[in-house]
Formats: sequence, structure tokens, C-alpha cells
Amino acid sequence: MSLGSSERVTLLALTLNEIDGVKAIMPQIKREWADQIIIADGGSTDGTIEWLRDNGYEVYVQKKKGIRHAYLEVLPLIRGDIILTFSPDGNCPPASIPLMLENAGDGYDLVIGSRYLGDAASEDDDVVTGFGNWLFTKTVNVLHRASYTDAMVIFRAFRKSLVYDLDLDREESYSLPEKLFATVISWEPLMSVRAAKAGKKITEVSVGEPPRIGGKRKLQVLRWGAAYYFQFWRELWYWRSKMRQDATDIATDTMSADSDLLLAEPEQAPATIRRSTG
Ligand SMILES: Nc1nc2c(ncn2[C@@H]2O[C@H](COP(=O)(O)OP(=O)(O)OP(=O)(O)O)[C@@H](O)[C@H]2O)c(=O)[nH]1
Ligand SMILES: [Mg+2]
Repeated sequence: MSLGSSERVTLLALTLNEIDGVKAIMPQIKREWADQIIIADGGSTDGTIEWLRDNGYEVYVQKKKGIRHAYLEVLPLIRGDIILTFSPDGNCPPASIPLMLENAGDGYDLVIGSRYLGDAASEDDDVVTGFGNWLFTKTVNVLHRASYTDAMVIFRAFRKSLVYDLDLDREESYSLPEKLFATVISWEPLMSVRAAKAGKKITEVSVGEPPRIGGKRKLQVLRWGAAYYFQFWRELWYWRSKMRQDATDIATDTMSADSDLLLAEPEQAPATIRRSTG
């Protein structure tokens, strides 16, 4: 799928023992939607890797444990300017992929495949994950002046450059919360927070979430919840967008000539989110 004159698209699937899911979902993904389809696998032992390779898919098996290492290790293999991430476990309906890519091609830096926008709902949430997703999204919106309906979802499309702009490839973005809560987290919540902080162009598409197909949930509710919540608060002071930092530096240089001027934080525009329903 050619989005702009030279923009290329990579569909990136994450798998860890999802044999039933990949058999059901991957055939629904049209090869012409993307320039590259790649799977980052966490070391599946249920035949997922073999099935994917037998069916012509490019599979990278990660070396370090945890979803964010899958993302970080596979990055150098990604040829697309736009990356769409999804889980082929039934939770991410392939029919929404073209609309998400269309939005990404429209110049959005981040396109969320929301489980909760408009009439959409998750058929996979239990009381704990439903409340957790609501609370986390609300917290991100209040602390970082965003208006997400789903700050946590894996199903999202973004510019590859966003990873570097938001320092999502840097260990220090995760190391303290991971140490405190003895876990390895993923990058979606931090991407949502920093995209808002950096004033990136964000939109959401109403997708919903069908139930998981086979396999087992890998979500670590308590540890991940605590680590993400810690990250949301730390981001109040911890990280600033390089572009905004440059703007402040220029402003500071200009102002330093005039000591009467008080140095004020540049006004941060709230992240605007356009809504699309598909
Ligand atoms: N490569 C890789 N994939 C993983 C890892 N852990 C989970 N996954 C995959 O990432 C996707 C999301 O994980 P899930 O366990 O479904 O998490 P979830 O969607 O929050 O939970 P569910 O409600 O059960 O769907 C799935 O496709 C998993 O197979 C990992 O360590 N490495
Ligand atoms: Mg899932």
C-alpha cells in the first residue's frame, strides 16, 4: 500500500504462543495493505513460528524477554515509514487496518485503534482490565492534557520516526519503573503520553475489541499496572520533547540578553485528537 509518494507501510504483529490466533487472523490480512508484514515472536513453542514461516511470513524471534524488547529488536528490520502494530490473537480486527493506515497517510503521527471510542466496546475486558484501561486513559488525559479514549491499546499506527522523537528506543525511558516493579513493560502507554506531551498529531479510529482466539493472556495486571502508573506521574517532570526543548533553548538564548524577562515555560498546546468511526 502506497500512502504518499514514497511512504512505505510495515504491519508488525506480536506473538507468543498464538497458534490458533495466527491461523484465524493472518489469512484475513491482505498482502497489498502493506509493503512489509513482519512478526516479532517471543519464543513460541506451540508451532506459531513454524506455521508463520511455512506460510511465507517474515518472523523475527526476540532474544530478550518482554514485549518492548520485541519492538526494539525488530526495529532495524522494519522498512516502513509507517508502522502498524497488532496482536494476531483475535483482539485486533484486521478489517480496521485500511482505515487506520488511511489516517496515518493523512499526516497523523499516531493513529489509535480504540477499543472504546463511540459505540465501540471490548468483548475481552473483565472488570479489572475494563476499569484499569479507563483509569489509565483518564489519568493520561488529565496529567498530560490529552483526549484519548484508549491510551493503552497495541492496535495503533505511527510514524517510525515517532519512536526516536519520543525516545521510546532508550533504556532509561523504562528502567526505573521496571526495576521498582520487577517486570518488563511495553511502550504503548509511554508512546501515548509522550505523543501528547510533544504535541504530535493524534487521531483515533473506533475499532472495539473482539474476544481473544485460543491461547492465553500474558498481561501482568498488577506489575504492569503499577509500572505504567508510575510512568504516567514521572512524565510530569521526567521527559521533554527534543523539539520543544530546542524551542525553549532558543527562547532562553534570546531572553538571556534581557534580564528583566522572566523565563516562562512555552505554552503547550493540548493534543488534539480527531475522531473517525469505521
Ligand atoms: N513477541 C512477543 N509477543 C508477546 C509477548 N507477550 C505477549 N505477546 C503477544 O502480544 C500480544 C498481546 O498480548 P496479550 O496477552 O494478548 O495481552 P492483552 O491483549 O493485553 O491481553 P488479552 O486480553 O488476553 O488479549 C499477543 O499477540 C501476545 O501473543 C512477548 O513477550 N513477546
Ligand atoms: Mg490480546
